[in-house]
Amino acid sequence: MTKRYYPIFMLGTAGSGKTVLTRTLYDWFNEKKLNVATLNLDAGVRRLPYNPDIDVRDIVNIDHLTDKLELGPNGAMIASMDLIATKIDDIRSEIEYIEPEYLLIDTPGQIELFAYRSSGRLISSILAEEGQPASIFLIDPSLVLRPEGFSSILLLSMSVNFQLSLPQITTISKADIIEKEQMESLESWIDSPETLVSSIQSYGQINMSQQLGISMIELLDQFKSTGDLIPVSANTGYNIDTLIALLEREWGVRDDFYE
Ligand SMILES: Nc1nc2c(ncn2[C@@H]2O[C@H](COP(=O)(O)OP(=O)(O)OP(=O)(O)O)[C@@H](O)[C@H]2O)c(=O)[nH]1
Ligand SMILES: [Mg+2]
Repeated sequence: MTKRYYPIFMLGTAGSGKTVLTRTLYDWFNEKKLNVATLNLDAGVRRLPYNPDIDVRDIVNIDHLTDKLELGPNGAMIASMDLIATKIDDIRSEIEYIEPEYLLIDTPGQIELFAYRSSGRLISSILAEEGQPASIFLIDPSLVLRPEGFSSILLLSMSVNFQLSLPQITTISKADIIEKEQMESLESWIDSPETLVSSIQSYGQINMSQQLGISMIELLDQFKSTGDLIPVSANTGYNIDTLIALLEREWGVRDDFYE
Protein backbone atom coordinates (compact mmCIF):
# COMPACT_ATOMS: atom_id res chain seq x y z
CA MET A 1 0.00 0.00 0.00
CA THR A 2 1.23 3.53 -0.69
CA LYS A 3 2.23 5.60 2.28
CA ARG A 4 -0.59 8.04 1.64
CA TYR A 5 -3.76 6.15 0.90
CA TYR A 6 -7.14 7.78 1.29
CA PRO A 7 -10.08 5.45 0.72
CA ILE A 8 -13.34 7.40 0.31
CA PHE A 9 -16.54 5.37 0.67
CA MET A 10 -19.73 6.53 -1.06
CA LEU A 11 -22.66 5.58 1.14
CA GLY A 12 -26.35 6.28 1.00
CA THR A 13 -29.79 4.92 0.28
CA ALA A 14 -30.63 3.35 -3.10
CA GLY A 15 -30.50 5.84 -5.94
CA SER A 16 -29.13 8.68 -3.80
CA GLY A 17 -26.39 9.44 -6.33
CA LYS A 18 -23.33 7.51 -5.09
CA THR A 19 -22.26 6.39 -8.54
CA VAL A 20 -22.60 9.77 -10.25
CA LEU A 21 -20.75 11.43 -7.37
CA THR A 22 -17.96 8.85 -7.74
CA ARG A 23 -17.60 10.01 -11.33
CA THR A 24 -17.67 13.72 -10.40
CA LEU A 25 -15.09 13.29 -7.64
CA TYR A 26 -12.92 11.18 -9.93
CA ASP A 27 -12.91 14.03 -12.45
CA TRP A 28 -12.14 16.54 -9.70
CA PHE A 29 -9.07 14.64 -8.45
CA ASN A 30 -8.00 13.89 -11.99
CA GLU A 31 -8.14 17.53 -13.03
CA LYS A 32 -5.86 18.35 -10.09
CA LYS A 33 -3.51 15.64 -11.40
CA LEU A 34 -3.84 13.68 -8.19
CA ASN A 35 -3.39 9.93 -8.20
CA VAL A 36 -6.99 8.71 -8.02
CA ALA A 37 -8.65 5.38 -8.75
CA THR A 38 -12.17 3.98 -8.53
CA LEU A 39 -13.43 0.73 -7.05
CA ASN A 40 -16.91 -0.49 -7.91
CA LEU A 41 -18.34 -2.72 -5.16
CA ASP A 42 -21.78 -3.00 -6.75
CA ALA A 43 -21.97 -6.42 -8.41
CA GLY A 44 -25.50 -5.71 -9.63
CA VAL A 45 -24.90 -2.48 -11.53
CA ARG A 46 -25.44 -2.68 -15.30
CA ARG A 47 -23.83 0.51 -16.53
CA LEU A 48 -21.44 2.93 -14.86
CA PRO A 49 -20.71 6.54 -15.85
CA TYR A 50 -17.01 5.93 -15.10
CA ASN A 51 -14.56 3.24 -16.02
CA PRO A 52 -13.69 1.49 -12.75
CA ASP A 53 -10.03 0.67 -12.12
CA ILE A 54 -11.18 -2.21 -9.94
CA ASP A 55 -14.57 -3.81 -10.50
CA VAL A 56 -16.20 -6.56 -8.43
CA ARG A 57 -18.15 -7.55 -11.52
CA ASP A 58 -14.88 -9.18 -12.62
CA ILE A 59 -15.14 -11.38 -9.52
CA VAL A 60 -18.89 -11.94 -9.24
CA ASN A 61 -21.32 -12.60 -12.04
CA ILE A 62 -24.65 -11.69 -10.51
CA ASP A 63 -26.70 -13.42 -13.22
CA HIS A 64 -24.83 -16.70 -12.78
CA LEU A 65 -25.23 -16.39 -9.01
CA THR A 66 -28.97 -15.74 -9.34
CA ASP A 67 -29.43 -18.79 -11.59
CA LYS A 68 -27.10 -21.10 -9.71
CA LEU A 69 -28.51 -20.42 -6.27
CA GLU A 70 -32.06 -19.74 -7.53
CA LEU A 71 -32.15 -16.42 -5.75
CA GLY A 72 -34.20 -13.29 -6.08
CA PRO A 73 -32.49 -9.93 -6.75
CA ASN A 74 -31.89 -9.08 -3.07
CA GLY A 75 -30.74 -12.58 -2.18
CA ALA A 76 -28.30 -12.48 -5.08
CA MET A 77 -26.87 -9.17 -3.85
CA ILE A 78 -26.42 -10.61 -0.35
CA ALA A 79 -24.67 -13.68 -1.78
CA SER A 80 -22.50 -11.45 -3.98
CA MET A 81 -21.36 -9.41 -0.99
CA ASP A 82 -20.46 -12.60 0.88
CA LEU A 83 -18.51 -13.79 -2.15
CA ILE A 84 -16.69 -10.46 -2.49
CA ALA A 85 -15.70 -10.66 1.18
CA THR A 86 -14.02 -14.01 0.51
CA LYS A 87 -12.09 -12.39 -2.36
CA ILE A 88 -11.05 -9.28 -0.50
CA ASP A 89 -7.36 -10.25 -0.70
CA ASP A 90 -7.59 -10.15 -4.51
CA ILE A 91 -9.06 -6.64 -4.32
CA ARG A 92 -6.31 -5.57 -1.93
CA SER A 93 -3.69 -6.94 -4.32
CA GLU A 94 -5.22 -4.91 -7.14
CA ILE A 95 -5.13 -1.77 -5.00
CA GLU A 96 -1.49 -2.47 -4.12
CA TYR A 97 -0.72 -2.90 -7.81
CA ILE A 98 -2.44 0.35 -8.84
CA GLU A 99 -1.12 2.26 -5.81
CA PRO A 100 -3.72 5.01 -5.79
CA GLU A 101 -3.41 7.85 -3.35
CA TYR A 102 -7.18 8.43 -3.42
CA LEU A 103 -9.52 5.49 -3.88
CA LEU A 104 -13.18 6.29 -4.54
CA ILE A 105 -15.27 3.33 -3.42
CA ASP A 106 -18.75 3.09 -4.92
CA THR A 107 -20.92 0.89 -2.70
CA PRO A 108 -24.07 -1.06 -3.67
CA GLY A 109 -27.48 0.55 -3.59
CA GLN A 110 -28.88 -1.22 -0.58
CA ILE A 111 -27.15 0.44 2.34
CA GLU A 112 -28.03 -2.42 4.69
CA LEU A 113 -25.94 -4.78 2.54
CA PHE A 114 -22.84 -2.77 3.14
CA ALA A 115 -23.34 -1.22 6.55
CA TYR A 116 -25.30 -3.82 8.48
CA ARG A 117 -24.20 -7.22 7.21
CA SER A 118 -20.91 -8.63 8.45
CA SER A 119 -19.52 -9.16 4.92
CA GLY A 120 -19.95 -5.45 4.08
CA ARG A 121 -18.42 -4.35 7.36
CA LEU A 122 -15.50 -6.73 6.85
CA ILE A 123 -14.86 -5.36 3.35
CA SER A 124 -14.97 -1.76 4.60
CA SER A 125 -12.68 -2.39 7.55
CA ILE A 126 -10.09 -4.16 5.39
CA LEU A 127 -10.15 -1.42 2.74
CA ALA A 128 -9.93 1.26 5.43
CA GLU A 129 -7.32 -0.21 7.71
CA GLU A 130 -4.20 0.71 5.77
CA GLY A 131 -5.17 4.26 4.97
CA GLN A 132 -6.91 7.32 6.25
CA PRO A 133 -10.51 6.56 5.38
CA ALA A 134 -13.44 8.92 5.00
CA SER A 135 -17.00 8.37 3.92
CA ILE A 136 -19.66 10.48 2.25
CA PHE A 137 -23.26 9.71 3.16
CA LEU A 138 -25.66 10.92 0.49
CA ILE A 139 -29.19 11.88 1.38
CA ASP A 140 -31.64 11.85 -1.49
CA PRO A 141 -33.64 15.12 -1.39
CA SER A 142 -36.86 13.27 -2.20
CA LEU A 143 -36.61 11.48 1.16
CA VAL A 144 -36.33 14.67 3.21
CA LEU A 145 -39.34 16.66 2.04
CA ARG A 146 -40.98 16.44 5.47
CA PRO A 147 -39.37 16.94 8.91
CA GLU A 148 -40.08 13.29 9.78
CA GLY A 149 -38.17 12.12 6.70
CA PHE A 150 -35.34 14.53 7.38
CA SER A 151 -34.92 13.36 10.99
CA SER A 152 -35.26 9.68 10.07
CA ILE A 153 -32.64 9.80 7.32
CA LEU A 154 -30.24 11.70 9.57
CA LEU A 155 -30.76 8.98 12.13
CA LEU A 156 -29.98 6.40 9.43
CA SER A 157 -26.81 8.31 8.60
CA MET A 158 -25.87 8.28 12.28
CA SER A 159 -26.63 4.57 12.51
CA VAL A 160 -24.43 3.84 9.48
CA ASN A 161 -21.68 5.89 11.10
CA PHE A 162 -22.09 3.81 14.25
CA GLN A 163 -21.93 0.57 12.24
CA LEU A 164 -18.91 1.36 10.11
CA SER A 165 -16.94 3.68 12.41
CA LEU A 166 -15.66 5.67 9.44
CA PRO A 167 -15.22 9.46 9.52
CA GLN A 168 -18.40 10.57 7.77
CA ILE A 169 -19.51 13.66 5.89
CA THR A 170 -23.25 13.88 5.30
CA THR A 171 -24.54 15.58 2.18
CA ILE A 172 -27.90 16.18 0.54
CA SER A 173 -27.40 15.10 -3.06
CA LYS A 174 -28.97 16.37 -6.30
CA ALA A 175 -29.03 19.96 -5.02
CA ASP A 176 -29.77 21.11 -8.58
CA ILE A 177 -33.29 19.66 -8.38
CA ILE A 178 -34.15 20.91 -4.89
CA GLU A 179 -36.89 23.54 -5.17
CA LYS A 180 -36.28 26.92 -3.54
CA GLU A 181 -38.98 26.31 -0.94
CA GLN A 182 -37.58 22.90 0.02
CA MET A 183 -34.08 24.34 0.25
CA GLU A 184 -35.35 27.01 2.64
CA SER A 185 -37.00 24.38 4.84
CA LEU A 186 -33.86 22.26 4.79
CA GLU A 187 -31.68 25.23 5.67
CA SER A 188 -33.90 26.15 8.59
CA TRP A 189 -33.93 22.54 9.86
CA ILE A 190 -30.15 22.33 9.50
CA ASP A 191 -29.58 25.64 11.29
CA SER A 192 -31.97 25.08 14.13
CA PRO A 193 -33.27 21.84 15.60
CA GLU A 194 -35.94 23.95 17.32
CA THR A 195 -37.46 24.67 13.90
CA LEU A 196 -37.62 20.94 13.23
CA VAL A 197 -39.28 20.33 16.58
CA SER A 198 -41.83 23.07 15.96
CA SER A 199 -42.55 21.69 12.47
CA ILE A 200 -43.40 18.37 14.09
CA GLN A 201 -45.36 20.04 16.88
CA SER A 202 -47.36 22.08 14.39
CA TYR A 203 -49.32 18.96 13.41
CA GLY A 204 -51.48 19.39 16.54
CA GLN A 205 -51.63 17.54 19.80
CA ILE A 206 -48.39 15.71 20.59
CA ASN A 207 -48.88 11.97 20.24
CA MET A 208 -46.44 9.12 20.81
CA SER A 209 -44.89 9.25 17.38
CA GLN A 210 -44.39 13.02 17.55
CA GLN A 211 -42.77 12.58 20.95
CA LEU A 212 -40.49 9.95 19.40
CA GLY A 213 -39.62 12.43 16.63
CA ILE A 214 -38.76 15.12 19.15
CA SER A 215 -36.52 12.73 21.10
CA MET A 216 -34.82 11.74 17.84
CA ILE A 217 -34.13 15.39 17.04
CA GLU A 218 -32.67 15.93 20.51
CA LEU A 219 -30.36 12.96 19.92
CA LEU A 220 -29.33 14.31 16.52
CA ASP A 221 -28.66 17.71 18.07
CA GLN A 222 -26.63 16.16 20.86
CA PHE A 223 -24.31 14.57 18.29
CA LYS A 224 -24.31 17.66 16.04
CA SER A 225 -25.58 15.55 13.14
CA THR A 226 -26.53 18.57 11.08
CA GLY A 227 -23.16 20.26 11.80
CA ASP A 228 -21.56 19.97 8.37
CA LEU A 229 -24.58 18.89 6.37
CA ILE A 230 -24.23 20.38 2.90
CA PRO A 231 -26.28 20.19 -0.30
CA VAL A 232 -24.17 19.07 -3.27
CA SER A 233 -24.81 18.40 -6.93
CA ALA A 234 -22.75 15.85 -8.77
CA ASN A 235 -24.41 17.04 -11.99
CA THR A 236 -23.56 20.74 -11.76
CA GLY A 237 -20.56 20.53 -9.40
CA TYR A 238 -22.34 22.69 -6.83
CA ASN A 239 -20.50 22.55 -3.46
CA ILE A 240 -18.05 19.90 -4.64
CA ASP A 241 -15.17 22.16 -3.55
CA THR A 242 -16.77 22.46 -0.11
CA LEU A 243 -17.15 18.70 0.05
CA ILE A 244 -13.47 18.28 -0.80
CA ALA A 245 -12.59 20.85 1.86
CA LEU A 246 -14.51 18.79 4.42
CA LEU A 247 -12.66 15.65 3.32
CA GLU A 248 -9.44 17.60 3.55
CA ARG A 249 -10.30 18.58 7.08
CA GLU A 250 -10.60 14.89 7.93
CA TRP A 251 -7.15 14.27 6.54
CA GLY A 252 -5.38 17.48 7.53
CA VAL A 253 -4.82 20.29 5.06
CA ARG A 254 -3.02 19.37 1.86
CA ASP A 255 -1.44 22.16 -0.21
CA ASP A 256 -1.29 20.20 -3.47
CA PHE A 257 -5.08 20.24 -3.84
CA TYR A 258 -4.84 23.86 -4.92
CA GLU A 259 -1.60 23.88 -6.90
N1 LIG B 1 -30.42 16.01 -10.90
C1 LIG B 1 -29.47 15.20 -10.45
N2 LIG B 1 -29.60 13.89 -10.60
C2 LIG B 1 -28.62 13.10 -10.11
C3 LIG B 1 -27.47 13.62 -9.44
N3 LIG B 1 -26.71 12.59 -9.05
C4 LIG B 1 -27.33 11.48 -9.46
N4 LIG B 1 -28.49 11.78 -10.10
C5 LIG B 1 -29.46 10.85 -10.72
O1 LIG B 1 -29.99 10.00 -9.72
C6 LIG B 1 -30.15 8.68 -10.22
C7 LIG B 1 -29.37 7.70 -9.35
O2 LIG B 1 -28.00 8.05 -9.43
P1 LIG B 1 -26.86 7.00 -9.10
O3 LIG B 1 -25.57 7.73 -9.07
O4 LIG B 1 -26.96 5.82 -9.97
O5 LIG B 1 -27.31 6.62 -7.63
P2 LIG B 1 -26.74 5.43 -6.74
O6 LIG B 1 -26.84 5.86 -5.32
O7 LIG B 1 -25.40 5.01 -7.22
O8 LIG B 1 -27.80 4.31 -7.07
P3 LIG B 1 -27.74 2.76 -6.68
O9 LIG B 1 -26.30 2.34 -6.76
O10 LIG B 1 -28.62 2.08 -7.69
O11 LIG B 1 -28.29 2.69 -5.31
C8 LIG B 1 -29.67 8.73 -11.67
O12 LIG B 1 -30.79 8.90 -12.49
C9 LIG B 1 -28.77 9.93 -11.70
O13 LIG B 1 -28.70 10.53 -12.98
C10 LIG B 1 -27.36 15.05 -9.31
O14 LIG B 1 -26.43 15.62 -8.76
N5 LIG B 1 -28.42 15.78 -9.83
MG1 LIG C 1 -24.68 3.10 -7.74
